[in-house]
Amino acid sequence: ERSSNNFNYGAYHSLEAIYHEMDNIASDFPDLASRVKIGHSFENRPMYVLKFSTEEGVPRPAIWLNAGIHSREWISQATAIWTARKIASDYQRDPAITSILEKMDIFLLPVANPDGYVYTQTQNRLWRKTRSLNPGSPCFGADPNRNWNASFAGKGASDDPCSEVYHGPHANSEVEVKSVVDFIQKHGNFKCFIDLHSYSQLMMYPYGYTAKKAPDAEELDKLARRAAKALASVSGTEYQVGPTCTTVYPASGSSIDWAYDNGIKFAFTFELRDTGTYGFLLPANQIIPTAEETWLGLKTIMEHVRDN
Ligand code: ING
Ligand code: ZN
Repeated sequence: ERSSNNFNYGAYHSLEAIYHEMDNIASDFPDLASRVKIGHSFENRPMYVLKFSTEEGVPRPAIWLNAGIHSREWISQATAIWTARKIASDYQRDPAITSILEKMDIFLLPVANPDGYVYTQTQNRLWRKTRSLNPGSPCFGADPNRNWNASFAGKGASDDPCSEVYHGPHANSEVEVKSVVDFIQKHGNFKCFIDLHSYSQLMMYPYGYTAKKAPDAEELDKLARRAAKALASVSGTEYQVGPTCTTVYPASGSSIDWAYDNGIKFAFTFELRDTGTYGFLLPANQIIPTAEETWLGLKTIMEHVRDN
């Protein structure tokens, strides 16, 4: 029934292969999934999202699943493309995802930093940032998770272009960030934003830019704890839960703080496997186990969003 599916979900892939698989998912499930170009990177690579929608016409409230904003965190992009195939193949089989998709659309961006991803595969496996030029500096790129318009250039970001957490010259200076911001604002009805990173096994919610409690902290904490419990039920992987600022470190200009401050209440960052044994270099044989458990965490959150 489905077109030839050679994609090995238990391996890491090139950008081209991921983009091709997104296309295959769209052709395998034409009534559910489509590949949409939302912009391009600094080096002019396309930025593609998979849109999952069971109804043409009036846009529904929506969920944004973001991955690969930091290029070296390969388990993030790999989990995202697995999740895309899972959403498509479980629709009308799993009542949970079916009911979510009968009320909401899901947009999934598996490679939010395509230039960085290519660079990690060809030049420097541990590259984190974008690959934009910094005039007057020998160093490239800005941290795309310090570049959002949420207490931009505040705590936990650097104004040194050579820093791993360089915030960039101004908010949204990175075209990869701007493309997502423009898309979400134009759509206007996102209820949930989840950003997948690695590593450390954490589930976090706003804020990163301040240690002050977010107005919805209690609800977000309760929900994240339920999601972490569901995740752990698969193979015992334990996640810590809390607000970014006090759970890892202060960090301004992050995607989920921007989402939250712009009315997207259900804003979470997952830091996927592991806790440091392999770190960013998570072996490929952990991709499917990681994606399987993460899926239960994601579903727990999306079901709550559906009902609230
Ligand atoms: N960690 C995140 C980072 O961008 C984070 C932590 C999460 C900061 C959410 C701000 C908001 O530094 C990794 N591993 O990138
Ligand atoms: Zn990251």
